Amino acid sequence: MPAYITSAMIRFMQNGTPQTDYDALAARIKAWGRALGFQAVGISDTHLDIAEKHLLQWLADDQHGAMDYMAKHGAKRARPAELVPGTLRVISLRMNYYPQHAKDTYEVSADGSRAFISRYALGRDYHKVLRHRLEKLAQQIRSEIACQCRVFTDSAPVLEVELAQKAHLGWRGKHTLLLSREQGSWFFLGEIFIDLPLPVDAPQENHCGTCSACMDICPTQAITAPYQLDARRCISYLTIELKGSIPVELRPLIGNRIYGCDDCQLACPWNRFAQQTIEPDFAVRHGLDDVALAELFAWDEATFHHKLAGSAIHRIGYEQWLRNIAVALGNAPAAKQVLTALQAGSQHPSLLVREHVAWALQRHSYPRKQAQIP
Ligand code: B12
Ligand code: SF4
Ligand code: SF4
Repeated sequence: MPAYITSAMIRFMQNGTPQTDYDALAARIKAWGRALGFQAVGISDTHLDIAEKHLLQWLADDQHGAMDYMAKHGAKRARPAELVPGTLRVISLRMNYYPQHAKDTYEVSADGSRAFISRYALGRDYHKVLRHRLEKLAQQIRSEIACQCRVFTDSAPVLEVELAQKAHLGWRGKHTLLLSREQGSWFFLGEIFIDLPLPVDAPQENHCGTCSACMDICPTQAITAPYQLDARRCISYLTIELKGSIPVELRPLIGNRIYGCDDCQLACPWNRFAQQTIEPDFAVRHGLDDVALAELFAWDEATFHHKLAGSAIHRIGYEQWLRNIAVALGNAPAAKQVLTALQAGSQHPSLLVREHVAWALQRHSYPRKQAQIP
């Protein structure tokens, strides 16, 4: 006897047989999802057996680095019905984020004195945007039929790419992200776990073929084999997830990327078909698409909190923000404003910041004593 009774069971007990036309309901859910701003909606079952093996191997190899939360929930991450008892289906949704009117990505990447921030983080924190929309959709479903549904996006222990792939939202690229022929990969994923036996969609065919552009371009060779990523080497991990000191040997490879990295997506030929977002929330804020490293490094803590409140970047905190900019300044051409900014930072109260500033000054051939290596 299970410890839970799902709403599907209650309906069955009340009516003897389920009366609902689930095909029609699935079609309505997809239409509601699109009306709420999602570009695609699909449905899958909850079986992730092969993915679970890969996930456990990835964890056993320590490829998650310091992301302890990845190991915390064990196999639950790959077992939706254990995470939320009663779950029969997962509704996956994707939403485009590439902002309109952002400064040309290649120009910013190529100018070492300017900051490169991943396209997904130039506007409002997507967790808030997606969660709000998913909740709206869940409410709409509940108002139509008695059911239990729970929404997730990114932060929860869910294998989102794998579920979205099963739900026909795209295929997993060799860089490990999901992509589609119509929209490339510049989108976020979210899910609704539901206890209704909705009809499932068929997975899409993989269209990577012999291409390996994402693997070839990766500055740190973090994509160790097709579909496998060693997070410890990924610049996204180093600048966002890693809290302490960035490994010295990887710092020069980070270039001017101060928050996340988009190189594997920029190299992908399918992103030629990507469409920009129409969400005002993802529009660029505070000129973050085109700003000098030295200018950002000069922000005091109050400015950091003021300008980045509501942005995903805010989550890393001021100290880590300065750490990242210090590394980028170390990789920047040795202009006067770069050196002046670094010299000002060499007195910073945080040991973490001072250590990265000292490394940066050394890169610009500052004598060890003057660079004040801690
Ligand atoms: C942890 C995490 C990271 C980590 C690790 C990424 C990774 N690939 O594992 C770091 C910090 C590096 C990261 C970076 C980024 N992330 Co991230 N991340 C996540 C998170 C929270 C979990 C991913 C996960 O479970 N990883 C564990 C690994 C084992 O799982 P997996 O990637 O699914 O691995 C599968 C395959 O590799 C395969 N596999 C493994 N071994 C083998 C071996 C063989 C032989 C084969 C065939 C397959 C195979 O099976 C595995 C299990 O399914 C998800 C959200 C979520 N809850 O799912 C977002 C998520 C994947 N990230 C996202 C984004 C946008 C990014 C960045 C682009 C951000 C940026 N611009 O900096 C980068 C991209 C880097 C990259 N190339 O992946 C989006 C991706 C959207 C999309 N289009 O797919 C997600 C879905 C968040 C969201 N809700 O939108 N991320
Ligand atoms: S995000 Fe950057 S560092 Fe990470 S895998 Fe892609 S190209 Fe490599
Ligand atoms: S760059 Fe090539 S290999 Fe990588 S995801 Fe895109 S199509 Fe696939």
